[in-house]
Amino acid sequence: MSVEVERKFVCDPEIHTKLKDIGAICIGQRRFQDQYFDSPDFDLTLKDFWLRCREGCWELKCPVVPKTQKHSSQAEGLCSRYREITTVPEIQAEIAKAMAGRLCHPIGSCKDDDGDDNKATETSDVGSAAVLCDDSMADWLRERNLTCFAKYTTERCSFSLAEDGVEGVVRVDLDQADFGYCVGEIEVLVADGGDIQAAQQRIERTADKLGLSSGQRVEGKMDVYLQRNNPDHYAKLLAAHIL
Ligand code: V4E
Repeated sequence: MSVEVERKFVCDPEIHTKLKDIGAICIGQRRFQDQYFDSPDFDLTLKDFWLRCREGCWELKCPVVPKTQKHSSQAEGLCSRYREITTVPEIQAEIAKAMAGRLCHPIGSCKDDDGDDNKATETSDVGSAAVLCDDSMADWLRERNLTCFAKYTTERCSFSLAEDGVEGVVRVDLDQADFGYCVGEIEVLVADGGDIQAAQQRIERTADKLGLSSGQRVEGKMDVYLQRNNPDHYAKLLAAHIL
């Protein structure tokens, strides 16, 4: 398991030149579709858990520290840190823990511990779980009332940067989502037990080299997707200080 430390930034038209100037190497371009899953009451995302299927591969991002914890610097506040889980049994175990106490039924109603029924949201095109998953995962999702709440495709251009002479320590991705939003991210992967603060410093140094301002938090693809497609879900995540 690894921790992904990343900072998003606004892409300006000069970004390719700037990346070249600081020695970044283009390592490829790819296009992928993501489907994100949650319960009708947003049990996962309101805990900052992000379950997705990217081109058939499952991934769960879990918070490393609660959102309420204070950051020691402004630059640190701009970096997000998530544990990445990529094996299905581990994902299922982590979600079972996160949803403990929720008794979900596949028939469309989801009961609280106190037995109150909560109406499931209507399933639409995004509501289908079966498109990218194998049957056993589709059954597992259905049993927990987890449906797809966001589906979008990203065209990604990736760059690698050397730090202290070691290539590939820092990665920069330039993403263009199919709903018309572009965002960049500087990313460092930290192995289990590794130094997260050092990763944040590497990201800060890269941001400085690219001349990025250390101002406001930049919206990710999910922020913009939900604002446009599911404002109710977005408002709940904002109110809970998840986004
Ligand atoms: C963690 C999270 C989400 C899941 C994926 O987010 P992101 O890293 O933005 O997507 P992407 O496509 O770049 O994935 P990658 O290829 O890097 O794995 S969606 C919303 N969040 C929460 C979140 C947050 N609170 N703050 C920031 C800056 N980012 C994400």
